[in-house]
Amino acid sequence: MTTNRTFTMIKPDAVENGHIGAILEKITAAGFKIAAMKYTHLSVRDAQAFYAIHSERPFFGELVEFMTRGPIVAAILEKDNAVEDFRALIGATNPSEAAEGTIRKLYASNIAENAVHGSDSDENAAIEGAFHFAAREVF
Ligand code: RTP
Ligand code: MG
Repeated sequence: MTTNRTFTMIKPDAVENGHIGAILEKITAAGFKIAAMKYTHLSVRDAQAFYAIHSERPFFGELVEFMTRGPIVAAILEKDNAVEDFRALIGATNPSEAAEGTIRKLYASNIAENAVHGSDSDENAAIEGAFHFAAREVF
């Protein structure tokens, strides 16, 4: 079953580089509606829990350090086929492999500092959204 929601974060690099507005414009222009949104700062414990699936990967320490070094924008987005369409909109993990016009091609620096997160399944979209938002914050 597919749901119509996904979860995203505008990561610290894109916030530092002043790309919040441009990225939100790309997201809404692509037809996504904002169901929930906040400007927040992950603690080390938050980032370790959020990315627990990567805890054995060699880049885990670097990933946690990066994701906690400054504020992020977290959001739940709504659109038909949200997870797949949003992954297409952001492009490949490594911006040098991302398609022209994708958010990572436009705004990411490298494979580690890649501007945005997008959930990779409906199940993870629901888990990740609930990680960041209480039910009363989702519209
Ligand atoms: P995300 O979960 O953030 O949407 O990214 P993704 O699915 O495209 O990539 P994933 O494999 O889930 O990796 C999660 C994040 O870890 C960082 N990373 N660094 N140094 C490296 O080789 C490396 N590989 C991945 C990136 O921030 C990536 O988005
Ligand atoms: Mg991922």
